[in-house]
Amino acid sequence: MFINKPKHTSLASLLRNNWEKSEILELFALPFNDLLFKAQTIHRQYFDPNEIQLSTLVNIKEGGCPEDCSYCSQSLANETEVKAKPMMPLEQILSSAKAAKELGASRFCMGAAWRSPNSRDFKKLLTAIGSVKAIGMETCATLGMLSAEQAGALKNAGLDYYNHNLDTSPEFYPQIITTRTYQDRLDTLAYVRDAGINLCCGGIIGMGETLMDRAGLLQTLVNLPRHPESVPINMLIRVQGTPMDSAADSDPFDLVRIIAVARILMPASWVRLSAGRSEISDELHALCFHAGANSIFYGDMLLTAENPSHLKDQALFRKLGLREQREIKSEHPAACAHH
Ligand code: SAM
Ligand code: DTB
Ligand code: SF4
Repeated sequence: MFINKPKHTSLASLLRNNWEKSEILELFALPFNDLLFKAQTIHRQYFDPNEIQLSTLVNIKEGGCPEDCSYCSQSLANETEVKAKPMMPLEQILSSAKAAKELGASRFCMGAAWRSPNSRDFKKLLTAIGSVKAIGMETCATLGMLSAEQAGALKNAGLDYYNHNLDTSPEFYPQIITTRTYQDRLDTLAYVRDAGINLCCGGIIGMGETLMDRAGLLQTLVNLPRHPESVPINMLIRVQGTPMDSAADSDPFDLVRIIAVARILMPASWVRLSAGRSEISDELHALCFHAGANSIFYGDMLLTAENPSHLKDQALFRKLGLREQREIKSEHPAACAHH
């Protein structure tokens, strides 16, 4: 059921890849009610507004990461409670996927604290992807930087989505991470796209970035050759022992605003209300969904941090009349619209 679907405009004509920073800033500056109305109206042209996509994360390789991302519990550069562990055995990956499916998740996302995958673990991972697909779930992985060959191998193994975040604007990026560049990130995104894998790419708010940085992140995402099919918006989780452990609180309306602007810019993409949900109320969840978020990480844990329990989320879905997106779409609306 797609409410308010325009009868004479093609949906594709509403997708643009030439957004100016000033236009994006104008959206951010709209009065709150106007912004939400615009976002909700656009949302209804592409999606069932009462349907929510559920992805479950599993950390298949925890800790010991050589990158120095200053928000991350898993970086060797940060003195946190997370310790390096070997890669999770295949059977455990598969049993976690089955449990996630049982609870209603449609996508299983395997995360690894790697700069890039090594060849031994990568082979194991390719097998894991095949096994997870075989139980009827969409597969996603987030493994750090990839070569074009690795992206091709992931596609052949059956990978549906690759998550690789840009996190913030190109200007602010060097203050957050010094062990890789924005261009490194863009290169991996291009390899993933070229391999024919759907892109999951978003960022974080609450790291001390300005409004200009948030607009810069969204501008980079929307002006990629194709919009990422999935756009995770994370709220910084302040992990003890990271340089960001005492960052200032985010204004809850900033979260709603960035979701609404992401929805307007990338109308056919799944916008995911991601890290930080444990700290926000049911009412703020509802506002984020109204602003166009239609996907969440579902399951009691993210990678190393807690997430609301599946029971709490199910209770919220009942209160809001939200349904889980059950049907796995072989062709994504963003993909169709770009043709
Ligand atoms: N190592 C891979 C990489 O960096 O692409 C995959 C895992 S990494 C943990 C995935 C994403 O999680 C990061 O890009 C970042 O956007 C998000 N993230 C990590 N720690 C976070 C935190 N403390 N708060 C919010 N988001 C976080
Ligand atoms: C994304 O954008 N957020 C997820 C996923 N992609 C891999 C990770 C959130 C991590 C939160 C902190 C933690 O669990 O350590
Ligand atoms: Fe490593 Fe990813 Fe954490 Fe950065 S965000 S330190 S790359 S696990």
